[in-house]
Parts: sequence; C-alpha cells; structure tokens
Amino acid sequence: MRIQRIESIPYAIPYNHPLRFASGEVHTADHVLIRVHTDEGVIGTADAPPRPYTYGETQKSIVAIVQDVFAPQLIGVDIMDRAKIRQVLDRTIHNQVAKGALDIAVWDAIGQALGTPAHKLLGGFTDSMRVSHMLGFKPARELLDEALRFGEQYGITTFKLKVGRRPLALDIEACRVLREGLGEDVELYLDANRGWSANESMEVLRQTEGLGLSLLEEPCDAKEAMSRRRLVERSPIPIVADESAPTAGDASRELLSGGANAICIKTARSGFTEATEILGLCTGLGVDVTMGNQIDTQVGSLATVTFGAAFEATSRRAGELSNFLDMADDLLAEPLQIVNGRISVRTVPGVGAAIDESKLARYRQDH
Ligand code: MUC
Ligand code: MG
Repeated sequence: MRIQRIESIPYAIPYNHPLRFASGEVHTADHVLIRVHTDEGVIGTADAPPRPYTYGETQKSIVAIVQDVFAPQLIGVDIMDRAKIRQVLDRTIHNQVAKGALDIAVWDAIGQALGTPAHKLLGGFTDSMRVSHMLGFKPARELLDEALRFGEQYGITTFKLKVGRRPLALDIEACRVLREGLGEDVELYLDANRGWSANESMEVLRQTEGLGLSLLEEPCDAKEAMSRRRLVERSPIPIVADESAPTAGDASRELLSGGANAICIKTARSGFTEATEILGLCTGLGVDVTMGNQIDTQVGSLATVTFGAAFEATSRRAGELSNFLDMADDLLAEPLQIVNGRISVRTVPGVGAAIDESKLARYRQDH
C-alpha cells in the first residue's frame, strides 16, 4: 500500500480563552491538518500545531515543507516502510512538527491497513491515561478557581503551572495559593518555558521548598549549559527537558551533559517513531518521562493518549491532555471525553481521528 498524495490543510479555530506562557501565547489554533492518502483509499490523519516561538515553524512553513520537500520524496513509498519514511524526514533538519504529523498520519494509515488500533501496534499497555491540566499565566486566585473547576468538572487531580515570570514572587505566590487551595493530594508541577535563568530557577526552588512540587520543566535555556547542570545537580526535584529535547539526539545530549534528568515526550513534535526512540533511551537510562502538550487540539490530544497509553513508562504519570477544552470548536467528529480524570484511546483501527468534514470546510483557510 503506497502513499499516493499528501494533503496539508491550514485551518484556524479560535480559543475561548488564550493560553499565556513565558515563551508566547495562543489565541487561535492556526494549525495544519495532515492527510496521507494511499493508493488503496486508506487516509492517515494527524494535526500539526505550529509553534514559532518554540521550533520556528509557522502554518505556512509547515504547508511548504510538506508540499515542497517531503511529499515529492514520500509519494510512491510503501506505508509499511517506516524506516525509509524516517530516512526521508531525517534528511531535512528541524521542521519537527511537520515531521511529527507526517509520522503519526503514517502510523494511522498502517493501523487502518492492518485493522488494528495504533495504541496496540505501539505497545498496547493500557487503554486510557490520567489527565494533567496545564494552567497558563493568570492571577493566583483565578488559577485556583480554574484548577478547582477542572477538579470538580472532570476529576483532574494533576496540574502543570506555567511559570517563568519576573518578579519571581508572582509565580512563587501562585504556587503557594494553589497548594493551599488544592490540598496535599493534588500533584502540582512547573513549566517555565525558558523564562528564568538557571540561578533564578534555583531561587524559586528554594522559596517553594515544602510546597510538594513534583517537577520543574525547561526552567531556563538549555544553552546555559554550566549553570543548568548545576541546577540539575542541586535540585531536589527532576528537571525536565521539553523544547530542548524534541529528538532522541537532543534528549541524549541533554541527559548526558547533565542539562536535564527527566524528559517530556510530545508526539506533536516527535511523531510516534521518534517518541518511541526517546522513550527507549529514557527507559534504558532510568529517567522519568511525561507526556506533554504542544497546545494540542482534540486530534493532537488523541495522538498523545494513543502513544502515552501504549507503554508502561508513559502512562505512569498523568498526560497533558486537556487544553483543547479552551478551544471554541474542534475538527474531531467524535469529541474526546474526560471521565473521572481520564481520557481513553480509540478502539478502532489506526488512531481513530475521524474528521468532521463540515467543520473542516468551515475552518479551512485555503479556499
Ligand atoms: C509546554 O509544555 O511547553 C507551550 C509552548 C509549547 O511549544 O508547548 C507549550 C506547552
Ligand atoms: Mg513545556
């Protein structure tokens, strides 16, 4: 079964509430829907969320790299030949999100071709994940209200707080308010998106000691190699590499140079194939992983849970799977449901991201 055609459809869906964080903010999901068509009528689907402030990709650059560089080399390739597809993608540097979506769409097509759910093909460990909700920049009281509402409405008991603001007291206060308001049993961890220096991060850790924070993600730029290694050595909690570790090579560099001692895996920028390699690396080294959120739609979140539920190590912690709830709408025909704090994989062949065609017609931007 060969790849016959690849669609890259730009679309835009507004957010009800913007998500703000140290490296940027999102008001609209201006993403690209990737569809890999085969000569036997199977269509693999995935979502590509451009994050210019993280990887330098834009909606236009994703469409261009897919159509001008990847599609000409992938047309005619057998969808089962994943290593060949991987070699084509690897020949071009960067463009992580475009590559990730192509890879997931291929896995989706393979699952459909074999009549098997993708989470089973990947590993089949379990069929659902606990959900972690990501809280963007807001005044402390509003953060607590949001966390309490998500706890009550969806049964979510794990929260990732976006930090990295100055003065540091803003985020330290937010941590305190959340811990006092949510109680001891709720898991709370931080993501600074490189907003602080390594030394500022040390200061935050010192001032939040005793608040039971479980992880600190991308506290500073990984290029601050020496100070960051010092931070990792002295931190009482794991320092997670996120945007500094989109590939297995990057993850190795960060772990081996002491820039991190935990890794955030995101299918949106690593696909299933490279995410599997990153996971193998982490499992082999005895390093914790989290399943992260690239500010994903339901289509993207379904890919994350499909991968995360497939392995024991990725399903140990709650996955970041709920930020689609802030979007005004979505393309997924059958909406994702968070029940008792969990999201389930789909049991149909492939990933199961059937698209609502009338919504796609409404939100697509290429006509
Ligand atoms: C995260 O974990 O960093 C924010 C920017 C981005 O690229 O992903 C999000 C969430
Ligand atoms: Mg992050």
